[in-house]
Amino acid sequence: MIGPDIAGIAEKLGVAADTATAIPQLAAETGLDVDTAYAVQTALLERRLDRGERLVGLKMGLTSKAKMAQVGVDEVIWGRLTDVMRVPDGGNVDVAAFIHPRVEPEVAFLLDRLPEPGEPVGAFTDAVRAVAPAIELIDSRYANFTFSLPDVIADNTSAAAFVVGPWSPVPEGLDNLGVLLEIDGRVAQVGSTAAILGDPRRALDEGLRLAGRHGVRLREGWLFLAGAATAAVPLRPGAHVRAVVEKLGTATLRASS
Ligand code: OOG
Ligand code: MG
Repeated sequence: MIGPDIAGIAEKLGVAADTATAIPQLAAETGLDVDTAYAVQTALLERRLDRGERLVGLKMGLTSKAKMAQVGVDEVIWGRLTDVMRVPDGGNVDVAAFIHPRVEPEVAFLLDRLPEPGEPVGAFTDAVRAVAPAIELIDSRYANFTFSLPDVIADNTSAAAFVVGPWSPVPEGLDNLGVLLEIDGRVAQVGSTAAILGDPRRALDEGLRLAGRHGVRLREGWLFLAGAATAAVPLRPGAHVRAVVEKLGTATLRASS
């Protein structure tokens, strides 16, 4: 049997992102499963690297119940972050560059020394140099922001842009910090870092395990987004977005109108 056309599917998803044009879901029709969907994601990454982008880290997705419920997929997933997706803290994005952008509050890790494949993570503070509040801008390339598990994996887990706030040393406890998402000074979502797999430190274990299954090793100096603590909120033109994480501070993003 001939398998799915990995390169052709990656090209469709890449063009959808480049032109901010939604496409129909394609996993069912093309027979993508989780493994072939990660192969599409890798081909999409290579398409970005071929045009000069740099891989700067990984992101986790669907590490909280709020997120799983919002999109109707209940498996933890991971995707790739490149330098071009990074927006400076306080910077602007043009909403017209996206299909139906949403923002969500995240916690970012700056990775330090990581275990060899198969070894336990050991002390979190050996593996993570610093932590920061972050905002992820997600933009599913599928119509109506609706997808199956292999669809969203193939689409690089809806990754589109991200902002990392100021770095702090890893605090004593990371497992129960209040999280707010504010839009134009109003609280849009409230949560806690406990929503991220019970403790966002677990997101790193999952990242190592799940990416390792596909032969991807996390690297010193990479960024790592642990996954949103709350549901995501549509990003409207002109909006001023703040993610506030207790003890860590604030990351800010503006949407130009
Ligand atoms: C999938 C990506 C999920 C998160 O933080 O949970 C994600 C999506 O919701 O479109 O980035
Ligand atoms: Mg996210």
